[in-house]
Amino acid sequence: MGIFSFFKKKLGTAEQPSSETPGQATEADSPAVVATPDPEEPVQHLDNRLEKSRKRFASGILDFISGRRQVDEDLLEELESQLIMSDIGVPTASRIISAVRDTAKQSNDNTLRQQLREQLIDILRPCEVPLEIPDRSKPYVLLVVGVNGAGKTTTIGKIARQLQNGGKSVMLAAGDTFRAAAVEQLQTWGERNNIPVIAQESGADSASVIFDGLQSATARGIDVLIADTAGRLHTQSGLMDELAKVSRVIKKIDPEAPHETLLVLDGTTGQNGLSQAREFGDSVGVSGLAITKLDGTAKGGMVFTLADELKLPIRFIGVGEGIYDLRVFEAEDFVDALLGDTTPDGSPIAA
Ligand SMILES: Nc1nc2c(ncn2[C@@H]2O[C@H](COP(=O)(O)OP(=O)(O)O)[C@@H](O)[C@H]2O)c(=O)[nH]1
Ligand SMILES: [Mg+2]
Repeated sequence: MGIFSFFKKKLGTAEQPSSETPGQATEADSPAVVATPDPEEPVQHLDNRLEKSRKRFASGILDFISGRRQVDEDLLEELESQLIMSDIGVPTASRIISAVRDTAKQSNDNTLRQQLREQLIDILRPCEVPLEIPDRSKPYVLLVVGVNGAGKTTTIGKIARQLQNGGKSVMLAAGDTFRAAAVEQLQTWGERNNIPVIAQESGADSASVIFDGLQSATARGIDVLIADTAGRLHTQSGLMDELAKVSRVIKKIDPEAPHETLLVLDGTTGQNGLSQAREFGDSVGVSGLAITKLDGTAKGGMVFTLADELKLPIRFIGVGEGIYDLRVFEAEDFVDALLGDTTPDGSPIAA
């Protein structure tokens, strides 16, 4: 939770530029700023947010293990099916079971549960790589991609607000020019939060809007430019071409931009997210994931598949529609929220 409490102060927004001398190391320049909720905002415990997935895990997996004194091959096979039914894909479930098989046979239900917990954490741990905004890239360009409805614009709003709380100035570029409503959604959001939004009329060239955004952000000394993009054009290849063009065009200003291409995936789509991730990865390159809507789904198990198959950093998880319902992804927290940190009879699990 260190990152969450890292910055307590609300510093200048883009509309009220701070007077700090550029290049001087200040608290606000720390590269560790990732996402800082408002300190006054009550943060709901993650297990409440992941309740649906937790119920699936608890009733499917934990109830099933509970009370088994003998761990044998039949039980492991059945456990594998339970994992698959919790939206953990077949290859990932098989890997988990192979990993616990050798030691599991000497165990009882409680140790099996602990081994399972460790395996689940091991799968996620390599993906626990938070987004860091280094001082040197000004502005740091965060390009947000994903299919329509995945939660791009909402996630952008949440990230922007949390970065602002962490002392970073933020600008948004309304690169989803395909739908008029998308531009308005971003503009309204920006006005409410005092964050400048660069937009053109709908139907404009997305690459040109984002190019403008980058020029403007550079001129104004903004720390982070977040670019929204369309999720659907007339054809899928049209979309991928457009995103490739966005990348090409902004590289004319900064060859290192975009510094992050964040793919937003709808967590309620289960295994389908994997094919989306592969398609975006192949076409535009993806450097991090945000998995949204995990509050409304029992399919939280998909996070393990994504982690295991893609090995990409999971930067954030979306656990609600509110501005603070975006969490930095933490492997252990996530697993414990799904498993619950007590045994079915309510006693704490031995470490
Ligand atoms: N429950 C829930 N809803 C979300 C979350 N993230 C986004 N949404 C909702 O998903 C819908 C589509 O989001 P939007 O940001 O417009 O998607 P976009 O088309 O990818 O830009 C909106 O109704 C959002 O409020 C989340 O983490 N939890
Ligand atoms: Mg949108």
